[in-house]
Amino acid sequence: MALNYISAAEAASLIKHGYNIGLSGFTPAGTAKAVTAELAKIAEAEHAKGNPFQVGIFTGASTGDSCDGILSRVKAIRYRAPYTTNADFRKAVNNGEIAYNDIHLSQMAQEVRYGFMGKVNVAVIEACEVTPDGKIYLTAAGGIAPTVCRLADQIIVELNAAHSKNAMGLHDVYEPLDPPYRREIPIYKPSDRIGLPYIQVDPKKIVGVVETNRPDEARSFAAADPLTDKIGQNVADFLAADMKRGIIPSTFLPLQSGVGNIANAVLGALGRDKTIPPFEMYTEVIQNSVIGLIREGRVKFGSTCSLTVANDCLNGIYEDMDFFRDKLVLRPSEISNSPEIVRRLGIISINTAIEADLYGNVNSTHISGTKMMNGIGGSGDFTRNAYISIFTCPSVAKEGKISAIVPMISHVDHSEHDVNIIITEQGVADLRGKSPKERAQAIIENCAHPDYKNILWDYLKLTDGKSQTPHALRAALGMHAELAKSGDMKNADWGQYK
Ligand code: 0RQ
Repeated sequence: MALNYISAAEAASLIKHGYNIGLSGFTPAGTAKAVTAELAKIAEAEHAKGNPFQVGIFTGASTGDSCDGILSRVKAIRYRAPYTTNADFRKAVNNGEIAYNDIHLSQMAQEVRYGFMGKVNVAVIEACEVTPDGKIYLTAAGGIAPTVCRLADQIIVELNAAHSKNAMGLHDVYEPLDPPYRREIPIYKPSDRIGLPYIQVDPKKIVGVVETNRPDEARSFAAADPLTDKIGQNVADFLAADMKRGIIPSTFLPLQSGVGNIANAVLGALGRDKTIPPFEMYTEVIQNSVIGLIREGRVKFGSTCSLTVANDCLNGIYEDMDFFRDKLVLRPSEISNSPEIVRRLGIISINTAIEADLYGNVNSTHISGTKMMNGIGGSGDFTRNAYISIFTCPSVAKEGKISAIVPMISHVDHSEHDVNIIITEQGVADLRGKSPKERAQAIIENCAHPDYKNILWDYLKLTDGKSQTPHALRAALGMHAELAKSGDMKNADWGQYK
């Protein structure tokens, strides 16, 4: 069957008001870009005529501006899941304009399959190659593409020349069966391949192929700074010490690390620390620093859902595919983030907190308890199942007016039962094997900023100091209340609660 080449505008016109669209990609890597940009024009025109036009968006993780940015600015998104990083999308969510469902990334594909979010009408999939017999070769990410391709009535392929055809073979496409037929996912080491290098679809479902040439919209990294470098060094020193003590085997264990500047700096520091042997990654995103470490032989293998790297770095990988082919694999998010595999392989997880409390509960998603930041991403998938779960963050935000260590977090993503280690630029709180009261001592002593230590010690004096988890409930969110009142948590006055 011959492929039907159409324009992005023609493809977008196949998407109707009320549809749910399933997108390829995971972070801006591998996300369809041309059709969503044209869809925004249709939405704008319909809105100008007084007609409703909104869609639901199902995807792997965040997307780029061509999707979440453009579509939220023209108010064309009714519903969306999961993680996102776009500032305009965030504004719209916190303005009550979008129903945003922030679920664990490993669960996205299966929840779509289980029917929790409604039907997938159209899948829009970025590819580096598509064949007339229905083989779709993905680009820089796995995401939920296999699932939305199978479930959608229609598939639009964005054949993007900005991704080299050398990407063919990077992917290991595997979709588990649903209960009661599901079996174990047979991955026993990060480099195991269990599926196909392409998604096989019924070619009749491919209603159009849109030829594009658009680079990924990955965010650039801030230059390393002393703060992120110090956090990175603290992580590296902690892991090296745990290995010396025999808690981590001398062969080391595979690492997962989240996105952002801190994650990039952590990996950089781990790479430099030669007391840590060359290691493997079993992770959801691979950023620039890891590609450098693979080239240097410090990272032996990277299993990931996406290559969330700057475009020059991505092109470098494509050009050097002979070198990278046996050192990288890209997987769908329900495999890269599978709790079963994380537990089996003994992954060391490293994710980012917005705030942590005295007992080890972590908020990764909400500012002051109510405003969505980005979402939980894969942090919960890994944290809950890790061999050692680590959270990093700077000890203060907003020029020191906000402490990341607070008596009680304003929103819970990761509970005290799952969080092993908290690391700031101040130091490391090892919560393993500790009771809540012992954890509070370790966290204040090692992680809180000096400006906030006494404030936190004084908070504890308001409690009975004896209960399993001592709190003074009226004061527990007092630092947040003070931030709302005066703009500076340092002004917290515990006197009013005595
Ligand atoms: O604000 O943007 O105005 O400067 O939050 O913080 O320190 O630049 O760090 O970019 O790594 O983001 C947790 C959001 C951190 C991110 C989060 C403000 C701060 C700044 C950003 P500005 P930084 P990052 C990976 C796995 C999800 C969990 C995870 C994230 C902005 O890492 O989304 O790791 N994580 N998932 O000033 C008010 C506080 C604050 C605060 C920071 N306590 N109160 N503002 N900020 N702490 C994702 C995937 O799975 C794909």
